[in-house]
Amino acid sequence: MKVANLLLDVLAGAGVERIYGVSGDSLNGITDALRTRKGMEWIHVRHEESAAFAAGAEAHLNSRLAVCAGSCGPGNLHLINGLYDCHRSRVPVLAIAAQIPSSEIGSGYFQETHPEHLFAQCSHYCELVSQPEQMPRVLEIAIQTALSKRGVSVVALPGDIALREAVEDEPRLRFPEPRPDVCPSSSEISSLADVLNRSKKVTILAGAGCAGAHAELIQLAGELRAPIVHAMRGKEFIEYDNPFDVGMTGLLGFSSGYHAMLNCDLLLMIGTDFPYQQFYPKNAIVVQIDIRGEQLGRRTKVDFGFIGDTKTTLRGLLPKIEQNRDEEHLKQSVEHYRTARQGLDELAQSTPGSKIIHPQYVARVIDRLAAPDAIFSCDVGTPTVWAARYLTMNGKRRLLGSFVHGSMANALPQAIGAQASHPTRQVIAMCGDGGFAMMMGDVLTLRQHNLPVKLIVFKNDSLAFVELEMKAAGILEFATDLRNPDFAKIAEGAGLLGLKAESADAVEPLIAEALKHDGPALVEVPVPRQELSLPPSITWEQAKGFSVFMMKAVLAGRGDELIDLAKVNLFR
Ligand SMILES: Cc1cc2nc3c(=O)[nH]c(=O)nc-3n(C[C@H](O)[C@H](O)[C@H](O)COP(=O)(O)OP(=O)(O)OC[C@H]3O[C@@H](n4cnc5c(N)ncnc54)[C@H](O)[C@@H]3O)c2cc1C
Ligand SMILES: Cc1ncc(C[n+]2csc(CCOP(=O)(O)OP(=O)(O)O)c2C)c(N)n1
Ligand SMILES: [Mg+2]
Repeated sequence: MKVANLLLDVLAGAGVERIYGVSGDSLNGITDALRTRKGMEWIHVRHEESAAFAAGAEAHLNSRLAVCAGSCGPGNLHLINGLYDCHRSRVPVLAIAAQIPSSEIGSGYFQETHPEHLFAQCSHYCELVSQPEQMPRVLEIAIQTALSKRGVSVVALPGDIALREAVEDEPRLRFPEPRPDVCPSSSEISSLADVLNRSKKVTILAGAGCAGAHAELIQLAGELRAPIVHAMRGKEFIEYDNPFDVGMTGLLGFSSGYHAMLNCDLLLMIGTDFPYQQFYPKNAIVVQIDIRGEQLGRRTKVDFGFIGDTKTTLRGLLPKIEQNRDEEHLKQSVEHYRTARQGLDELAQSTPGSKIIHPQYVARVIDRLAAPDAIFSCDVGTPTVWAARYLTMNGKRRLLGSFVHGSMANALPQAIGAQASHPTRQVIAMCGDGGFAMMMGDVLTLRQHNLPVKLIVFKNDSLAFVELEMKAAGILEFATDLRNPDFAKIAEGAGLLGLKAESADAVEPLIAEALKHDGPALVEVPVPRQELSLPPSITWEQAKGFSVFMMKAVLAGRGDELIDLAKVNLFR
């Protein structure tokens, strides 16, 4: 048995069913071993960055190890941005970084790089296998580390070592899914209950660490009469069937989420790493529960911090919680949410016969027509705003994004990973025109592997999110223009169904047609460039920024653009 075969045996033992990558000489041992193997597929993407994003999407959806691979030097270097995303999103991904022939390392050989250094910052574990005796142990440590610390592990493997005879002949570990119950001690639970029972105006800020604890979270909010604000990565786990939901906070959030956080006496953070300090209350008591001790106090001052898994901790806590009889804070927050939601819903309406297609309307149509268990991905840029505000989660639907690393062009490659690992689910990518074009080559992967992904391209001919940031900072937008191609025709040329909505009335039938189509499809939707997604609270700096922008725009003789801005946002 060769080292490459042993490597695949170990991966199979860890439940791996596919490897995303681009082949190359140094990977020949592995791809050749895969060629004849049953039960494991090679997903041939067109850029290794897509391979890493795709593996990250699979790992996020399944909470299991996913694998990507790149050939030596440039091949695996292309993985790096996607791996950063996986690592920062804490999803278990193994990257196989093929290396130049072992005898050449250190000579400045063709394509030589040092993956152990390159990937050190975006992995928990990153080691070179320099002799067959290290296998399978190094690979197993890598997998175990990715699973238990959650994040990326990298194994650098020279092509010649992969082709050598293995010394061991079978895997040593079985990799059961780690499911420890992590709970604060009973005295800590008692003091947590005491501090919560003493407060009458509690707001919960809940995040992705609440996955799998929906019932406990809702019960706790009911007892505490506490509105629940969610952070973006918690949306898919928290928003649905939730009478205490008051929306998201942050620049893309709802005013109700923002105010519920600011108006409380006690903020209870559960499983969240919501990063923006300025949105935390200044005077409230802050209590934080997180499975990772190092997360406590990272974003705001914390008065009481507890290390524990959400479900286990809340189960221990609930019997000690007394029913809060004071409803006022909850009632106000929920009412505020209702009006904020109504305001956002009004923005998502379209006038029959209108030439202007509002992106909010497009998002709403996607939401309405998508399957009850659809998997969505959204590009960084304004598609993240529309996804956050207009996609309805229900406990079965899933939402992927590059929420922590914030990389553009994530939606298409994440959709590839979602569809490859979930062939029977509907997968919809909400793409920016900038983001889509950035990784456009991988639209070819959809045909190559018959992945029926549906792409909706929000074509605003600009890097609109950056323009918004420039306006808020009081500078004139520059370097944000996009001279776009005909995306629908490009899609057709690549073997997809390519559609283009020319008016608001065409949006719904075309999206419906794409969703029904038995294969990959792209719908290009022209949307206005200046569609502001105003923050829930505009700070003085930002307000000043906007007016400075207007002054500069007038001085620069760009009044036409200001009128445009008004037309789109004020007089609709
Ligand atoms: C363009 C753009 C704009 C954005 N704007 C916003 C915005 O306005 N508002 C917003 O909310 N986000 C926004 N985001 C996303 C933001 O950057 C963060 O990624 C997000 O807020 C983090 O969500 P989270 O706290 O749910 O998840 P994470 O950052 O993943 O945090 C989860 C936490 O839960 C802990 N945890 C994991 N498992 C458990 C467990 N079992 N038990 C207990 N704890 C656990 C983890 O240790 C971690 O601390 C934006 C992103 C982009 C790209
Ligand atoms: C790889 C990368 N480059 C640049 C940025 C900075 N950036 C953030 S959003 C954005 C614009 C995205 O444009 P587009 O995909 O067209 O979406 P829009 O906001 O226009 O809807 C840019 C350039 C980034 N986040 N990632
Ligand atoms: Mg754009």
